[in-house]
Amino acid sequence: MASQSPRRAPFIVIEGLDRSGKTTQTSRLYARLKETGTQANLIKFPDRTTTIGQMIDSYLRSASELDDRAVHLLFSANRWELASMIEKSLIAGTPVVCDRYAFSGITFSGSKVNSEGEPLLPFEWCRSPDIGLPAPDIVFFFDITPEKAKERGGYGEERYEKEEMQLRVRDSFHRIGREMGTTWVTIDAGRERDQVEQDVWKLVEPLVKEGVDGPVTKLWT
Ligand code: Z5A
Repeated sequence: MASQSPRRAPFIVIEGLDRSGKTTQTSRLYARLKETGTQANLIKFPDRTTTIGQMIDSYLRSASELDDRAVHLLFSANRWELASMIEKSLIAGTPVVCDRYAFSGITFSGSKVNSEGEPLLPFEWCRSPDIGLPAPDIVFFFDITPEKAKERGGYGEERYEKEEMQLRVRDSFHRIGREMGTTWVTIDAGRERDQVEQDVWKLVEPLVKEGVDGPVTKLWT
Protein backbone atom coordinates (compact mmCIF):
# COMPACT_ATOMS: atom_id res chain seq x y z
CA MET A 1 0.00 0.00 0.00
CA ALA A 2 1.36 3.44 -0.93
CA SER A 3 2.35 5.48 2.12
CA GLN A 4 0.49 8.76 2.67
CA SER A 5 2.66 11.80 1.92
CA PRO A 6 3.05 14.14 4.93
CA ARG A 7 1.22 17.43 4.95
CA ARG A 8 3.34 20.50 4.32
CA ALA A 9 3.44 23.90 6.00
CA PRO A 10 1.44 26.89 4.66
CA PHE A 11 2.75 29.88 2.73
CA ILE A 12 1.10 33.00 4.23
CA VAL A 13 1.31 36.38 2.48
CA ILE A 14 0.28 39.77 3.79
CA GLU A 15 -0.27 42.25 0.94
CA GLY A 16 -1.79 45.64 0.86
CA LEU A 17 -1.64 49.36 0.57
CA ASP A 18 1.09 51.54 1.94
CA ARG A 19 1.11 52.09 5.70
CA SER A 20 -1.67 49.53 6.10
CA GLY A 21 0.37 47.77 8.79
CA LYS A 22 1.81 44.84 6.83
CA THR A 23 5.20 44.91 8.54
CA THR A 24 3.61 45.35 11.97
CA GLN A 25 1.29 42.38 11.42
CA THR A 26 3.80 40.03 9.76
CA SER A 27 6.07 40.60 12.80
CA ARG A 28 3.18 39.99 15.20
CA LEU A 29 2.20 36.83 13.36
CA TYR A 30 5.76 35.55 13.37
CA ALA A 31 6.03 36.24 17.13
CA ARG A 32 2.67 34.63 17.87
CA LEU A 33 3.58 31.50 15.95
CA LYS A 34 6.81 31.30 17.94
CA GLU A 35 4.98 31.77 21.26
CA THR A 36 2.63 28.92 20.35
CA GLY A 37 5.50 26.60 19.42
CA THR A 38 5.86 27.08 15.64
CA GLN A 39 9.10 28.39 14.23
CA ALA A 40 8.33 30.12 10.91
CA ASN A 41 10.47 31.86 8.29
CA LEU A 42 9.72 35.56 8.00
CA ILE A 43 10.53 37.24 4.67
CA LYS A 44 9.81 40.62 3.10
CA PHE A 45 9.77 41.94 -0.46
CA PRO A 46 11.56 43.87 -1.66
CA ASP A 47 14.39 42.10 0.15
CA ARG A 48 16.73 45.09 0.21
CA THR A 49 19.69 43.04 1.52
CA THR A 50 20.64 41.31 -1.76
CA THR A 51 22.54 42.93 -4.65
CA ILE A 52 19.29 43.19 -6.63
CA GLY A 53 17.49 44.46 -3.53
CA GLN A 54 20.05 47.25 -3.11
CA MET A 55 19.37 48.45 -6.68
CA ILE A 56 15.64 48.48 -5.89
CA ASP A 57 16.24 50.34 -2.63
CA SER A 58 18.26 53.03 -4.37
CA TYR A 59 15.49 53.42 -6.99
CA LEU A 60 12.72 53.64 -4.37
CA ARG A 61 14.60 56.32 -2.46
CA SER A 62 15.01 58.21 -5.81
CA ALA A 63 18.79 57.94 -5.42
CA SER A 64 18.95 56.37 -8.90
CA GLU A 65 16.81 56.17 -12.05
CA LEU A 66 15.90 52.97 -13.88
CA ASP A 67 13.75 52.13 -16.87
CA ASP A 68 10.21 51.14 -15.70
CA ARG A 69 10.51 47.69 -17.31
CA ALA A 70 13.97 47.11 -15.87
CA VAL A 71 12.90 47.91 -12.30
CA HIS A 72 9.81 45.72 -12.65
CA LEU A 73 12.00 42.78 -13.66
CA LEU A 74 14.34 43.47 -10.74
CA PHE A 75 11.43 43.28 -8.28
CA SER A 76 10.48 39.93 -9.80
CA ALA A 77 14.08 38.65 -9.83
CA ASN A 78 14.27 39.61 -6.15
CA ARG A 79 11.41 37.14 -5.49
CA TRP A 80 12.94 34.42 -7.65
CA GLU A 81 16.09 34.71 -5.51
CA LEU A 82 14.05 33.28 -2.61
CA ALA A 83 11.69 30.94 -4.52
CA SER A 84 13.54 27.69 -3.84
CA MET A 85 14.09 28.63 -0.18
CA ILE A 86 10.31 29.18 0.20
CA GLU A 87 9.48 25.85 -1.40
CA LYS A 88 12.05 23.91 0.66
CA SER A 89 10.83 25.53 3.87
CA LEU A 90 7.19 24.55 3.21
CA ILE A 91 8.09 20.97 2.32
CA ALA A 92 10.26 20.73 5.45
CA GLY A 93 7.22 21.77 7.55
CA THR A 94 8.28 25.35 8.35
CA PRO A 95 5.60 27.96 7.51
CA VAL A 96 6.66 31.04 5.55
CA VAL A 97 5.23 34.44 6.50
CA CYS A 98 5.78 37.00 3.76
CA ASP A 99 5.39 40.80 3.75
CA ARG A 100 4.36 41.79 0.15
CA TYR A 101 4.70 39.47 -2.84
CA ALA A 102 4.06 39.30 -6.59
CA PHE A 103 0.72 41.10 -6.24
CA SER A 104 2.54 44.30 -5.22
CA GLY A 105 4.75 43.81 -8.26
CA ILE A 106 1.81 43.84 -10.66
CA THR A 107 -0.19 46.56 -8.96
CA PHE A 108 2.60 49.11 -8.52
CA SER A 109 4.21 48.72 -11.96
CA GLY A 110 0.80 48.42 -13.63
CA SER A 111 -0.37 51.64 -11.96
CA LYS A 112 2.34 53.83 -13.47
CA VAL A 113 0.90 56.22 -16.06
CA ASN A 114 2.23 58.65 -18.67
CA SER A 115 1.42 62.38 -18.78
CA GLU A 116 -1.93 61.55 -20.48
CA GLY A 117 -2.84 59.20 -17.63
CA GLU A 118 -2.46 56.07 -19.78
CA PRO A 119 -0.85 52.94 -18.27
CA LEU A 120 2.85 52.60 -19.11
CA LEU A 121 2.98 48.82 -18.71
CA PRO A 122 0.17 46.39 -19.60
CA PHE A 123 -1.23 44.28 -16.74
CA GLU A 124 -0.37 40.97 -18.45
CA TRP A 125 3.19 42.07 -19.15
CA CYS A 126 3.56 42.93 -15.45
CA ARG A 127 2.24 39.55 -14.38
CA SER A 128 4.35 37.36 -16.66
CA PRO A 129 7.76 37.34 -14.90
CA ASP A 130 6.13 36.10 -11.66
CA ILE A 131 4.30 33.17 -13.29
CA GLY A 132 5.54 29.96 -11.68
CA LEU A 133 6.63 31.38 -8.31
CA PRO A 134 5.48 29.42 -5.23
CA ALA A 135 1.78 30.22 -4.77
CA PRO A 136 0.58 31.40 -1.35
CA ASP A 137 -2.00 29.26 0.47
CA ILE A 138 -3.59 32.43 1.85
CA VAL A 139 -3.20 36.12 1.02
CA PHE A 140 -4.40 38.72 3.50
CA PHE A 141 -5.09 41.93 1.61
CA PHE A 142 -4.81 44.89 3.99
CA ASP A 143 -7.21 47.53 2.77
CA ILE A 144 -7.04 51.09 4.06
CA THR A 145 -8.16 54.46 2.72
CA PRO A 146 -5.37 56.84 1.61
CA GLU A 147 -6.67 59.35 4.21
CA LYS A 148 -6.21 56.86 7.04
CA ALA A 149 -2.82 55.74 5.70
CA LYS A 150 -1.63 59.35 5.65
CA GLU A 151 -2.33 59.69 9.38
CA ARG A 152 0.33 57.02 10.01
CA GLY A 153 4.06 57.74 10.34
CA GLY A 154 6.44 58.11 7.39
CA TYR A 155 3.86 58.32 4.56
CA GLY A 156 5.06 60.17 1.45
CA GLU A 157 8.80 59.55 1.81
CA GLU A 158 9.24 57.11 -1.08
CA ARG A 159 8.69 57.21 -4.84
CA TYR A 160 5.20 55.65 -5.11
CA GLU A 161 3.67 57.28 -2.01
CA LYS A 162 1.40 59.70 -3.90
CA GLU A 163 -2.36 59.66 -3.43
CA GLU A 164 -3.39 59.21 -7.13
CA MET A 165 -0.93 56.34 -7.48
CA GLN A 166 -2.24 54.72 -4.29
CA LEU A 167 -5.83 54.88 -5.59
CA ARG A 168 -4.87 53.13 -8.85
CA VAL A 169 -2.91 50.56 -6.83
CA ARG A 170 -5.99 49.93 -4.68
CA ASP A 171 -8.20 49.31 -7.76
CA SER A 172 -5.59 46.97 -9.18
CA PHE A 173 -5.37 44.95 -5.93
CA HIS A 174 -9.18 44.61 -5.97
CA ARG A 175 -9.03 43.27 -9.55
CA ILE A 176 -6.40 40.67 -8.58
CA GLY A 177 -8.40 39.73 -5.50
CA ARG A 178 -11.48 38.95 -7.61
CA GLU A 179 -9.36 36.64 -9.78
CA MET A 180 -7.71 34.90 -6.80
CA GLY A 181 -11.00 33.73 -5.28
CA THR A 182 -11.01 32.16 -1.81
CA THR A 183 -7.23 32.37 -1.29
CA TRP A 184 -7.65 36.16 -1.02
CA VAL A 185 -8.96 37.53 2.28
CA THR A 186 -9.62 41.26 2.57
CA ILE A 187 -8.90 42.75 5.99
CA ASP A 188 -10.03 46.19 7.13
CA ALA A 189 -6.58 47.45 8.15
CA GLY A 190 -7.84 50.83 9.35
CA ARG A 191 -8.72 49.37 12.77
CA GLU A 192 -6.72 48.85 15.96
CA ARG A 193 -3.60 46.67 15.71
CA ASP A 194 -5.03 44.02 18.09
CA GLN A 195 -8.26 43.65 16.07
CA VAL A 196 -6.34 43.17 12.84
CA GLU A 197 -4.01 40.66 14.51
CA GLN A 198 -6.99 38.68 15.79
CA ASP A 199 -8.59 38.43 12.32
CA VAL A 200 -5.36 37.15 10.81
CA TRP A 201 -4.73 34.68 13.62
CA LYS A 202 -8.25 33.19 13.36
CA LEU A 203 -7.42 31.93 9.86
CA VAL A 204 -3.74 31.18 10.29
CA GLU A 205 -4.00 29.08 13.45
CA PRO A 206 -5.99 26.20 11.88
CA LEU A 207 -3.93 26.33 8.69
CA VAL A 208 -0.70 25.89 10.65
CA LYS A 209 -2.18 23.24 12.96
CA GLU A 210 -3.63 21.11 10.17
CA GLY A 211 -0.98 21.76 7.51
CA VAL A 212 -1.65 21.74 3.77
CA ASP A 213 -2.30 18.71 1.61
CA GLY A 214 -0.46 18.33 -1.70
CA PRO A 215 2.60 19.94 -3.26
CA VAL A 216 3.43 23.62 -3.31
CA THR A 217 1.46 25.04 -6.22
CA LYS A 218 2.73 27.61 -8.71
CA LEU A 219 1.35 31.10 -9.24
CA TRP A 220 -0.84 31.53 -12.32
CA THR A 221 -0.01 28.18 -13.93
N1 Z5A B 1 6.91 47.47 -4.63
C1 Z5A B 1 6.87 47.40 -6.03
O1 Z5A B 1 6.75 48.41 -6.71
N2 Z5A B 1 6.98 46.18 -6.63
C2 Z5A B 1 7.14 45.03 -5.91
O2 Z5A B 1 7.24 43.94 -6.51
C3 Z5A B 1 7.17 45.13 -4.46
C4 Z5A B 1 7.05 46.36 -3.87
C5 Z5A B 1 7.34 43.88 -3.64
C6 Z5A B 1 8.39 49.59 -0.84
O3 Z5A B 1 7.72 48.53 -0.22
C7 Z5A B 1 7.73 49.91 -2.15
O4 Z5A B 1 7.98 48.89 -3.12
C8 Z5A B 1 6.24 50.01 -2.08
C9 Z5A B 1 5.70 49.00 -3.08
C10 Z5A B 1 6.85 48.79 -3.98
N3 Z5A B 1 5.89 51.33 -2.54
N4 Z5A B 1 5.23 52.19 -2.12
N5 Z5A B 1 4.72 53.19 -2.01
P1 Z5A B 1 7.92 48.24 1.30
O5 Z5A B 1 7.04 47.10 1.69
O6 Z5A B 1 9.39 48.16 1.58
O7 Z5A B 1 7.32 49.58 1.96
P2 Z5A B 1 7.39 49.95 3.43
O8 Z5A B 1 7.62 51.41 3.37
O9 Z5A B 1 8.31 49.14 4.24
O10 Z5A B 1 6.00 49.48 3.96
P3 Z5A B 1 4.67 50.27 3.94
O11 Z5A B 1 3.78 49.63 2.93
O12 Z5A B 1 4.85 51.70 3.77
O13 Z5A B 1 4.12 50.08 5.42
P4 Z5A B 1 3.41 48.81 6.09
O14 Z5A B 1 4.39 47.70 6.22
O15 Z5A B 1 2.11 48.50 5.47
O16 Z5A B 1 3.05 49.40 7.54
P5 Z5A B 1 3.89 49.34 8.91
O17 Z5A B 1 5.33 49.66 8.64
O18 Z5A B 1 3.57 48.14 9.66
O19 Z5A B 1 3.20 50.57 9.66
C11 Z5A B 1 3.31 51.91 9.20
C12 Z5A B 1 3.10 52.87 10.39
O20 Z5A B 1 1.75 52.71 10.87
C13 Z5A B 1 3.98 52.56 11.59
O21 Z5A B 1 4.27 53.77 12.23
C14 Z5A B 1 3.10 51.67 12.49
O22 Z5A B 1 3.44 51.73 13.83
C15 Z5A B 1 1.73 52.27 12.23
N6 Z5A B 1 0.63 51.30 12.34
C16 Z5A B 1 0.63 49.99 11.96
N7 Z5A B 1 -0.58 49.41 12.20
C17 Z5A B 1 -1.36 50.38 12.74
C18 Z5A B 1 -2.72 50.41 13.20
N8 Z5A B 1 -3.52 49.33 13.12
N9 Z5A B 1 -3.19 51.57 13.68
C19 Z5A B 1 -2.40 52.70 13.75
N10 Z5A B 1 -1.10 52.74 13.34
C20 Z5A B 1 -0.59 51.60 12.83
